Parts: sequence; structure tokens; C-alpha cells
Amino acid sequence: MRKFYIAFPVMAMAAMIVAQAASPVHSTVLEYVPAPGQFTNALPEWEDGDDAAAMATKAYNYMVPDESMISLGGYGGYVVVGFDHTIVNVENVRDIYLEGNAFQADATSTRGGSCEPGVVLVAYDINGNGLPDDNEWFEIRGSEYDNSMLDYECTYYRPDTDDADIRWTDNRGNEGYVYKNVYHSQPYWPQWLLDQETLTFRGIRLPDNGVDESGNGTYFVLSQFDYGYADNAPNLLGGSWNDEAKIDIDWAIDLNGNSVKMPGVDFVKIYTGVNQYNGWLGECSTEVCRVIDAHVTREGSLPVLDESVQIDQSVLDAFLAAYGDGNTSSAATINGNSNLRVYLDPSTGCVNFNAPQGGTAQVYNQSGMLLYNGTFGEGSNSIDLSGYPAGLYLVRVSGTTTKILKR
Ligand SMILES: [Ca+2]
Ligand SMILES: [Ca+2]
Ligand SMILES: [Ca+2]
Ligand SMILES: [Ca+2]
Repeated sequence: MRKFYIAFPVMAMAAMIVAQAASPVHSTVLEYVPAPGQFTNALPEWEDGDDAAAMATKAYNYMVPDESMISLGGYGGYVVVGFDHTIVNVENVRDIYLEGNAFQADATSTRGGSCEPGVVLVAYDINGNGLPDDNEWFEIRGSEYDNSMLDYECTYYRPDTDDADIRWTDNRGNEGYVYKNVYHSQPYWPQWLLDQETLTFRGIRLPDNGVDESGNGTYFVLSQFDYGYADNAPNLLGGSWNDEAKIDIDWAIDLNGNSVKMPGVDFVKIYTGVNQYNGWLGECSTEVCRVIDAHVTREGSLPVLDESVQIDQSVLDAFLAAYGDGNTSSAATINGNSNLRVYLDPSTGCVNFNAPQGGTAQVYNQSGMLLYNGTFGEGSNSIDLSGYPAGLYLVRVSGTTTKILKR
């Protein structure tokens, strides 16, 4: 009898493991915050009473079971998805397949048609808490990084009525509108965020990619960028997953723009990267369908994960040594171009660095105001930020800038 009781749970567990085999497709939507747009409240549909959590669940249901799509609205609107396993960074291979609704138009000589590039960030769950923490995100450096506005910020203002155009301003002195159009009559402001007077999104702003090829506003072509974005290339090429719709985890960079070797990815964030209004087409808005681990043995609507792909332990060790433990609270970053490491010691409020030779250092606040300017000698140095309020600071040491987050 005893043997029976021991054997039974073992069998049950085996059955459970089969049922829970990892899926290459994202298993959850952690956050869905679209910017205002003509598909906001429609993809997915907002219904009376839906709050942020309900909308995240709807976003997941649209993307995965329905194999449909969600829209992120205008510039900055975003979605954060998670997986039931870590997507492995395989050397020299694109690792994550991003389904969107981009297509190539026939009537243009341009490479493009409807491409609405979304910027991609990836996170590895360094502290293992099952959530993407702020310091765990790294941006995928796409082909347009050098042509982009970095540290961009765009604020939308809640309209007085559902029919009013929605005004925005940015931190470069620009302003504009997300215009209401005749094709989409629902409110464009996320209805579960009506208690917010403004919505502010931060990131990089990609260059405009829409061109009115007709010259009279009747035919717009949204061109495709070379690589590194969501909703930027057709999903399929010759019936197979298009490599141009995939990203390589090796394109990840830190806040200095330096390359980061990540062992893998647990979370993906995508936001609309272009802030452009294209006439009757409306605002550029990234659409996202499924986010998929590209290491599969079978593509299609029921892709199968290639379980033989495993994390490179030496890459993981090096990554955790650089970004784990004490660094998790100080947002330290590593300059990949030299051995210079500039980091905040949270206990003293001092920024420390070890310099191979003397030079000059500056500290700026987030608005670009110079707070400190001085010289330093070879060896270990320290700049005291303890008197400054919490926030983001740019510390420039011999011409290399490090972002320091003071909590
Ligand atoms: Ca890779
Ligand atoms: Ca985490
Ligand atoms: Ca769109
Ligand atoms: Ca699109």
C-alpha cells in the first residue's frame, strides 16, 4: 500500500510537467499603457469598468489566444510581456521574433509601406523576483540609434471632451496633436486612465519614417528601418518567420550606449518609437501581436520550443558579476570601451570611479544643468552627490557619460 501512495504523486507530477512544458510565446502581459491614438480603447477594446489590470489581461488575450494584435497608440505607448522561461541569447543568432502588422506596399519603390517601428527593451530577472525591475532593463540598439533623439520625453494632455484632438508637448520645444479622425470614433485617451490629467512617456525618439509620396496627402509610405524594431518588417518571408522581424539579444546596450552581453531575456518591453502624424493615416502607432522565443523546432501558429538551447553559464556568471548584487540598488553601469566604472555608493551618496589617468569630471542634472565641474587625479576618486535630491544625474568622466540614479 505504501508503495502505491509513493508512486501516485510521482506519476501526477510527471503529468504536470508535460502540461506545463515551456511555451515559446509570451505567457503574460505585465503592463499595457498605450498612448492616445486612433486604435486606443479599440485594440484591445475598453469596456465600462475595465481597469489597468483588466486591460492587461485583454491585451494578452488579443495577442496570444486570439493571435490578433494590440495597438500601442502614439509615441511612447508601451506593453511589457513576460515568459515562462528565459529566452537564451544564442551567439550570432537573432533570438526574439516580434509579430506585428507591418507590410511592404506594392506601389512604391521604397522599402516599406506600413512600418511603424517600436523600440524594444529586454530584461533578465537578475534578482529573481519574477518582475522586471528598473535596473534590469537594457535597450536593443536598432539601426536608427545614432539618428534618434535620446532622453526624449513626450507629454499628452487629457482632452476636455472625447471629440477633441489630443495635444502633446515634448522636451525639445515641439508640440502637436493626435487628431481625431472619421474612421475611429471611440475616445482616444485610455479610458482606464481618465484620472490622469497628463500622460508622460520617456525613451528615445526614432526619426520620422513617413513620406507623402503623392505630394497631396493621398498616399503615405512608412519606410522600414534596417533592424532592431517591432512592427517594422513583414512577419513572414517565403512562408517562414522573417529574420527582419527578429532581434538579437546581443544588440542590447546599457544607459551609456555600450554593448551588454546578456545571458538571456525574461521580459520584453516595446514602445512606439516614432512621433509622427501621417495625414489621413493618423499617428504612427506600433502594433504588437505575439512575442516569441525564436529558438524553436517548429514555427507557425503552434511553435515548439527547442529545449536543447541552454544558457551559456560563463556569460551568465559575467553578467551577474557586472550587474547583480550591490549594483541592483545603485544603477551602476559599465563602460564597455574602457575599464572605467562609475557607480553610486548608496550608503555615502558619492559617485566613485577608478581612473587610469587624471582628467576632468562634470555632473549634470536631468535637465542638462551643470552642477559640478572639476579635475581629478589618477586612481580612486569620488564626487559627493549626497547634497542633491533623488533623481537621475549624468556624470561625465573624461568625456564618458554615465547615468546615475540616486534614490
Ligand atoms: Ca543572439
Ligand atoms: Ca527582477
Ligand atoms: Ca498602427
Ligand atoms: Ca502597424
